[in-house]
Amino acid sequence: MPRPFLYAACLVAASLAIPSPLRADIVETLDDIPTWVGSGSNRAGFVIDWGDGRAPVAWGYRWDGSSNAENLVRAVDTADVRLVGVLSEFPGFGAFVDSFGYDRDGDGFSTTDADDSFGQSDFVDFWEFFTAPTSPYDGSSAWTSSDEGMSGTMLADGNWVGFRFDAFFPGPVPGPVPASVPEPSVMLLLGGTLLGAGVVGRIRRASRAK
Ligand SMILES: [Ca+2]
Repeated sequence: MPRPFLYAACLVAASLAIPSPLRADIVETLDDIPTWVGSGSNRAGFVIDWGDGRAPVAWGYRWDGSSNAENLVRAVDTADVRLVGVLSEFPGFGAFVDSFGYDRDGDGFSTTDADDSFGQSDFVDFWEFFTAPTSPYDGSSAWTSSDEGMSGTMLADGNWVGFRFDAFFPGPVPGPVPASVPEPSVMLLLGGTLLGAGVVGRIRRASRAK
């Protein structure tokens, strides 16, 4: 191969080998989740989307034997000091979410800290519960609004569960999640969760087409 063509071929090969920075920054599978709670051979993904224009947050949950989504939520809430969940029991239904707060700036959670996220169920806004049999972020399944509630949702290996805070039912599904602490550019990109999902989908299809 003539040297200029060889050089061009090497450049193309190198550019294909470099993973897209955006793709690497977005959680697509359980393996992309940085924060894990519990132990065991089964794994589930958990996403909370406050619907406040800030990036949703994901956790992984491990267990053995049988477990349900309420156990997952309580385990993550107990293990991660940044997450402050308040759950109530509704007779005949089980646990539901009064509020989720999240300390985004590392100085402790407060409902009056403008840097933190907080959603309190009331007569207008509420926490809608979603489930997915496999990752809703890798094209293999999709979020479905659940009638069961978290106490009645038994977990199977590979399941995902999520909450999204807003005033609509059925409302928007939990949006895409940064795989690590979000950089400002990622936060900007995720400003609209639907826009973010579209971008991720297009990039994934483009990358698979290669
Ligand atoms: Ca804070």
